Order: sequence, then C-alpha cells, then structure tokens
Amino acid sequence: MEDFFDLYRKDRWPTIFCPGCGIGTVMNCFYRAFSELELDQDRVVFVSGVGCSSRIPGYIRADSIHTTHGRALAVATGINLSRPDLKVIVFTGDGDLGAIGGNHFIHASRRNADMTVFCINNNIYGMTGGQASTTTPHKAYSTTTPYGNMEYPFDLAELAVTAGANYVARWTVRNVKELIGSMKRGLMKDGFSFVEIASPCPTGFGRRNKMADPRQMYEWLKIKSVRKEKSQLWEMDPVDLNIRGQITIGEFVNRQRPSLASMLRGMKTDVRPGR
Ligand SMILES: Cc1ncc(C[n+]2csc(CCOP(=O)(O)OP(=O)(O)O)c2C)c(N)n1
Ligand code: SF4
Repeated sequence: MEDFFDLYRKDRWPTIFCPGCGIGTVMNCFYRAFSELELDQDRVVFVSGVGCSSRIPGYIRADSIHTTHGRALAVATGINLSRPDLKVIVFTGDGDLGAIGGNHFIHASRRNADMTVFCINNNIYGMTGGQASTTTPHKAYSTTTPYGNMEYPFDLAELAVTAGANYVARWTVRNVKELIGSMKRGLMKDGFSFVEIASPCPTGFGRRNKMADPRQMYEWLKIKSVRKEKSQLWEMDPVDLNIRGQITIGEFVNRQRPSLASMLRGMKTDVRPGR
C-alpha cells in the first residue's frame, strides 16, 4: 500500500454515521492496523451484514460484499473455503452477529473458520431506530423495552472463547492503542479471530438512557469497563456480572487450534468411507 490514506474511499465521504458515533473511531483504528501490517488491499475481501456497523467496508477501497442481515459469517466461510489465498475480514454489529446471525457466530468460532471478525457492540439496533438487541444491558431502555430490559445480555467475547475461537479480545473505543494491537494480532491469526469493540450509539441507545450527549456515553464506557486482570470474571456469578453491566476488556484467548481450511487441506479426499 502506498500510503495510509490509500485505504479510504474518499469519494463516499461524508459517512452516514451520526455525530458522536463510535464507528468512525473503529474504522480509523482498523486503517491504522491494516496499514501498519502492510497488508495488500488486493489480497483481502471484506464481508458485512446489515446495520450501521456493517457499512464500514463501503468506505474501504478494496473488494467487499454486503450480504443480508445476519449472514456475513456464512458468506465469509464460503469465500474462505473457495479462495483460501484471500484474507477474509468481517465487520458486523451486535444485532447482526449476536441475534439474527447468532448461530453462524457460534459455529464459525467452533470450526475456526479462517477470518477476522470485528464486531461493534453498541448495545442496540442502531440503524433501525434503537430496538433492544442481545447485548442491551439489563434494565436499559430502548424502543422495544420502554419499561426497561427485563432480559440479560449475551457476552459475545465469552461466547467466542467457549465455542473455540483461536483469538478473542474486547476493548472499548476509548482504548485505541490496545484496540489497534488486537486488530493486528487478530488479522495475523490463523483460524477464527474475534475482536469486540464496545462503542457508543448516542442516537439509538444514549438518548433513551440519559446519555444523549456523546461525552456521557464515553464516560459511561469508562466507568463500566474493567480490565480482565482486575475483573475476577470467572469467579463472578454471570447474573451478578450482567446486573452490574460490567464491560470486561482485554485479550481473552490467543491459541492455535487447527483452522477449518487447514483441516480440509490435510484431508485425504481420495479415500471415501466404506471403500
Ligand atoms: C432479515 C432482516 N431482518 C431485519 C432487518 C432490519 N435490520 C436492518 S439493520 C438491523 C439491526 C442492525 O443492528 P446491529 O447489527 O447491531 O448494527 P448497528 O446498526 O447497531 O450498528 C435490522 C434489524 C433486515 N435488514 N433484514
Ligand atoms: S444510529 Fe447509532 S450506530 Fe448508527 S450511525 Fe447513528 S450513532 Fe452510529
């Protein structure tokens, strides 16, 4: 890549993102990670579902496919298996990945499908006007939880660890240095790498939860986030953890289980069972 700005599709500016939205920060951290690794724009393919977070590939000068809502990982797995020479990078949201695409998420993690997934978790369906998602905190308000959310949220990073992903980390948009580092490690990892980014949606989430000013949302992320080393995550009752609305940040796993593509490469395709 000639220079950092080569990656931006300036012809598409301004972006659709609202003032104070965290998606722009994620996008900039990604540009930084990608260019510092000196990756080749012509050897990657970007995949996304539907949502504000899923719009990121539209602002990157490289090949991309904007799939249907929730199906990004299914399409990404197909691309990986048919073109293992390409690096597959997915941008998704908590709704796209954790709700309608939840099953694909579990199984792509379990299979260690070769791809890097960046999930922007803004605790809400931003694009469609602020409905509750699988990561909306307990008691939080949304258009579909006007009396407060009675459900408890999913922990997406923990789910990926448990399902078997090779690399899992979570940061907030405040932790830009750590985020860029994790993005780089994720991009260089074989198998399924997952980076969750807690990010503000002042329009869909903040306005209904007394944080209409984006600065209040950044302060909220600061108060809620606890480094993994200090969180005693594993000793805590998950219900207790969810009530506190804690965002545990850090790198949770970095291991080397065989990836889906490497397992298929090693398979003896000429020997069929029963022959
Ligand atoms: C099959 C289908 N169902 C519902 C929708 C409507 N829809 C579009 S985006 C979206 C939610 C996106 O939320 P999330 O993935 O969290 O992204 P955000 O906009 O918050 O970044 C929904 C429900 C759709 N496009 N397709
Ligand atoms: S609705 Fe929320 S997630 Fe979508 S652009 Fe606006 S602030 Fe960002």
